[in-house]
Amino acid sequence: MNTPLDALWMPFTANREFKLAPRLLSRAEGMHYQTPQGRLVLDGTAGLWCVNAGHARPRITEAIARQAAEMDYAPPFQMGHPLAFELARRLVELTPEGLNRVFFTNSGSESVETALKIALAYHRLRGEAQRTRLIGRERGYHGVNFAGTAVGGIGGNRKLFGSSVGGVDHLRHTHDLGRNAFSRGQPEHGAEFADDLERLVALHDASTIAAVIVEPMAGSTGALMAPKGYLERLRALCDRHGILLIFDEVITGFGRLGAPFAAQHHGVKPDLMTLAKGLTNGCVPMGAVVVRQSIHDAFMQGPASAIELPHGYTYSGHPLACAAALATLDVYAEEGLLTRAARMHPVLEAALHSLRGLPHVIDIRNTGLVGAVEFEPREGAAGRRAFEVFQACFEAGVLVRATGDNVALSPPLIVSESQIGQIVDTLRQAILRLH
Ligand code: PXG
Repeated sequence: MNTPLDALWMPFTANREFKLAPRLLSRAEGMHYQTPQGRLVLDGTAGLWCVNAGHARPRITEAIARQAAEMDYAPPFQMGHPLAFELARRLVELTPEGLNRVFFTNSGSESVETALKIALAYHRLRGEAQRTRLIGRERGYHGVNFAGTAVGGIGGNRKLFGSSVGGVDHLRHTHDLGRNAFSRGQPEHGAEFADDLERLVALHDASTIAAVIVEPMAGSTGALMAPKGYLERLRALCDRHGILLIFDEVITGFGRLGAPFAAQHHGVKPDLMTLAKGLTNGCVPMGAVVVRQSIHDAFMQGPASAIELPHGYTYSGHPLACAAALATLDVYAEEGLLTRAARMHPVLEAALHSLRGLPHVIDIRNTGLVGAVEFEPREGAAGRRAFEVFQACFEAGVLVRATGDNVALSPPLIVSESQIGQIVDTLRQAILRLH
């Protein structure tokens, strides 16, 4: 028999379990969601790491409505509209110096595909067409399109689909509970995990490697901070071997760690960065790839009538997305949100680490406005403890995110001290009920 929920095949969801006991959200404002029954749910995850300025900000929603009435759509190929150029200009005021050319997409996944294609084409244009290998990292997440799936390092996301993108390898991940459990901010140990790139260089030869893509902080697999010195070392090794370094800042971009981008937070500059999520405060789908000018300039050769990069989307730089992003950047600037996570870091840190010692808790970690609690897997039921905590928190009016045996927190950057207290108290009660 069909139920009213059957027609929708939900993404990354246990469809059958969900449809037996649906969790629905139907309104949102500021720090809160509302269920269809009118129950308030405090948003501890900024939607899905994207609603950095909080929900339904009038400045943003009004900008979208105005733009929809003024011009709904304009073709982005061989045509343009003013807002896309303005947004690119505004964005490069925020990005690290030298990363000042912007290509628009509609999601993080598309940003990843775009960045990887630019990396391959760049080497080819410079006479190094043999550089085709792409290096990701275990426990990395780079979206769900083909190349992003391939460089991703979550087995469960890959095995159903075979390996249709060849020439991919992975660095080992940096999560080292033996040495780094209960770290505050960046873990002390593990800079040497970056040397794993030397192993891959020895195996494949540097001349075959186009790019390394990593998240400066691995978000999806449970908020794994880069160990101190790790990103610096990876940068140096990429330089030594002529390999492009891509930071996937889909989650870390737009203030999550306490600076506009993780590149600035860590003082390490990638060659390309992928963005999405917080770019429009989650209101309209949009992503972007920001590249070093010299990479862009390598394409600007030959006759000016030639299309330099045969790549793009019908909705690249969509007017509604541009309007949303420009208004979002205004809100971020006016409220100092892109650096607020640095000020809130100690508040979240103190609150979250107060959960240390609770049953089943084997790690707590935090940086900026990101935190995670990791549970000992229940025998024969890995991931269930985190899922049960997520469910209990939702019932108690707080949205957190379960991933593997971790619960991750990433509240909107407007979160107050008392709301952090509410999130952590709710977590505590949920953890105390675990078996
Ligand atoms: N790169 C990174 C680093 C991401 O976190 C993507 C790419 C893909 O973005 P799109 O917009 O195509 O979904 C992401 C997405 C989680 C979670 O539970 C995180 C994401 C998506 C779904 C769940 O942490 N990030």
